[in-house]
Amino acid sequence: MSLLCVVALLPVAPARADNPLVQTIYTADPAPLVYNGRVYLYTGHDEDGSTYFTMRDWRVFSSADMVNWTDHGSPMSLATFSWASQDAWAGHTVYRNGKFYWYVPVKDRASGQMAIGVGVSTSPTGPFSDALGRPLVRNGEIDPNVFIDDNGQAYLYWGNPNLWYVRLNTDMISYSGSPTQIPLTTAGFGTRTGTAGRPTLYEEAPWVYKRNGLYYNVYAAKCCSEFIAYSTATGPTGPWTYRGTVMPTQGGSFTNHPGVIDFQGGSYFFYHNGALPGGGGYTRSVAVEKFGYNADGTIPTINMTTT
Ligand code: FUB
Repeated sequence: MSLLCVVALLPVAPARADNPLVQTIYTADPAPLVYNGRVYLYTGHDEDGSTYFTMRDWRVFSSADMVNWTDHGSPMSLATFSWASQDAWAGHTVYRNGKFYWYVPVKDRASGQMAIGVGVSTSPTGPFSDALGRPLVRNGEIDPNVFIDDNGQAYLYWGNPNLWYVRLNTDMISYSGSPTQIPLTTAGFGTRTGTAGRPTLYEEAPWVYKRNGLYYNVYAAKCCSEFIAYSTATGPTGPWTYRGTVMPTQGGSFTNHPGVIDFQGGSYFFYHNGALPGGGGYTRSVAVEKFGYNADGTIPTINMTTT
C-alpha cells in the first residue's frame, strides 16, 4: 500500500461512506469521538506486511458529514511513550476539561507486559504527549475504553481475557480504588464452548456507552473468529445481561473491534475487516455502517458492507 496518497474517501451516496473508510493504509480498532460538530476517528495502523499485529503508531481522521473524511496523519506513536517497546494496539480517546485523552495499550519495556498509557493534547488532532511518563495501569491486559457518566464519574474499562474497570479521577490520569474485575458470567456475556477457562463469549474490545438511561457494553466475542456482541445493564458496573450478536461476520479478519456513536441524528457502528487489497487478519481496514436502534432499545444485526 502506498503511504503517499491522501485518504480516498469518495461518497457513493448521501450519508453513506465508501467502505473501507481509509483506503491508503491499513487501519484497525476504530474509536470514534463526536466533538464540536465533527466525528474524529482514532485508529490503529497495521504496517504493510504485518504478520502479527505489527503496529507502531495511531492515526486520526475526521468528518463533518460521515462521507468526506480528512486525514490528520499520525499524532501519536510508540515514540510518544518512552517506556513502551512495541504494540501500538487498540485505543480510545475522550474529551474532558479542554483536553483530549487517548488511552492506549502498549508493551511496557520494563515488565514485558501490556500496559495502558495515556496521551494528552489540547487538540483532537494532536500532537499528543505522554500524560504520565509511565503507565496508568499495568496488569498485562489490553483495549482501554473510557465512559464518562452523566454525573461526571469516568470509568476506564479494559481487558482480555478478563474485563476490568476502575473509576478515573476528574484529572483523567489517575484513579480511585483498585482495578476491579467485572464478573464474566454466562448470563452477562453469553456462553462459549470449547475454550478451556473461557466460559463466556467476552473476548476483548469493550465499548461502553449510555443511551436512554440504559448502559451498553459492545465488545468482540469469541476469539479467533470474532464477532461483535453486546450486553446491557442499569448501571455502569453491571450487572450485565447478555443481549446477543451485533455483527456476526469477520470479513476476512479474525478480529473485530466496535465503536458506536450518535451523530447528526443517526447512529453509526464502526468496525474493522480485511476488505482492502492485501487485507487480512493483520492488515485490516476500518469501516462504518449507519443503523437504527429497535424501538425497545436493542441493537439490530448490523452487516458489513460487502461491495
Ligand atoms: O489491533 C491489535 C489488537 O487486535 C487489538 O488490541 C484487539 O482489539 C484486536 O483488534
